[in-house]
Amino acid sequence: MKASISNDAPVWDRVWLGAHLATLPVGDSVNELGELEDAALAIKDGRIAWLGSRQQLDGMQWTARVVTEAHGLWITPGLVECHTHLVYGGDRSNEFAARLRGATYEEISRAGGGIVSTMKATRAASEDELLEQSLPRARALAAEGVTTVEIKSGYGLDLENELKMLRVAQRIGEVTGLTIVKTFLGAHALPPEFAGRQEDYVRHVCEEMLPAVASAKLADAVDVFCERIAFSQEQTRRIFARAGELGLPLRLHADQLSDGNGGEIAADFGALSADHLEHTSERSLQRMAERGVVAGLLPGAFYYLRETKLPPIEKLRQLKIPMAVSTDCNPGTSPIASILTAMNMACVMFRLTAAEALRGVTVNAARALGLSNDRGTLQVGSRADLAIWRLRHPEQLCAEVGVHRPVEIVLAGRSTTA
Ligand code: DI6
Ligand code: FE
Repeated sequence: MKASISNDAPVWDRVWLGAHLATLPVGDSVNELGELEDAALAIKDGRIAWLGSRQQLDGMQWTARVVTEAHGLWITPGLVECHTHLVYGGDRSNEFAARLRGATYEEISRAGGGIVSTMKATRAASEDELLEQSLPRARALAAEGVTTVEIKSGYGLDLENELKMLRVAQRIGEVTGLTIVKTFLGAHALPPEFAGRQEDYVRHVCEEMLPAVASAKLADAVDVFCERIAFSQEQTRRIFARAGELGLPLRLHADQLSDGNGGEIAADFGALSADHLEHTSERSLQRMAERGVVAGLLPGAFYYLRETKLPPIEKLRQLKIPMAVSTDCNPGTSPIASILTAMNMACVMFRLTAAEALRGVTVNAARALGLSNDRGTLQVGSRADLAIWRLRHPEQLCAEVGVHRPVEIVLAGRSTTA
């Protein structure tokens, strides 16, 4: 019977007609945006229900509660920011001034500034104050089309304050509707009360903090700052082993200021990503390639520290290691809450192609968060997190700084005003 055809026709919540899509397909074709011009995209129940050419859709029967003529707007996946420390108290503009006078990050950090000074301001803030101070940074990212944000702890450095930071991260998600991925970074720096007792602190992280954070279900992953001025390779391995026992995925601050075999450690433990990588050895990169560890590139920290050693981009390409791009938004080495700026920096300073930078903040960033197939790509079944832009081509997002904002942002199918 004819009527049964229309009964089977899909009923969508919303459909866009005449849009251009950058689908950012999953896979290792590094220069692929997955462009689909004059296309249509439909969503239902917070997920992508259909996408294809407009012509194809014209031959189908369907209905939708809302039909939007897109007139050539571009739809990309909502952007994924996979490495931030955006929950913190205070600011470090004074250190910025000291660095302009010639002090190095390591000198400032050894003299009691750096992470420990942010720790003091973070501990002093109440949960509500910390939320109030951190929200503008999350909102700045959201205004640029970011729909998923990773946020690390690591400025509390005791159980109570690390939990406070993670609760603030969670509340940012509740207040903004963004998806927040929470990472426990208790091993970020040595808190002053453990001065001269680094081993005791590592034991405390493993035996007290990690189990408590895991049982409070406040962390989706665990990170360690593996560096001369932070935690040793051996300590990093111990913390990773404990986190693994607790079933928590891993990521690592690896080889930022010196080669500490960070890439290799991340690979040995099957970490989701190893981030920074300026000083990573070829052997570490080989291991990362074997284990499928994502390389997290953080050009904001490179820029802010006036780093001169570039991460090994050509080698990452050769080894087909997926590259993610992120702001590293933090008060000391990258006070930058603009993912579009980070994309431009990745292109200009690291010489990524625009397509690599775009994949770096979508499909590859989602993979770095363990969210492949659900975020960072336009495909049927993925969550309907969308950024909609008035552009001639998405490459403009990398090429032109401070110009573009999405005209509409969709979070799990719900439209928000950009
Ligand atoms: N690497 C960094 O660049 C930041 N943390 C880290 O592990 C620095 C954080 C800060 O200086 O506050
Ligand atoms: Fe970082």
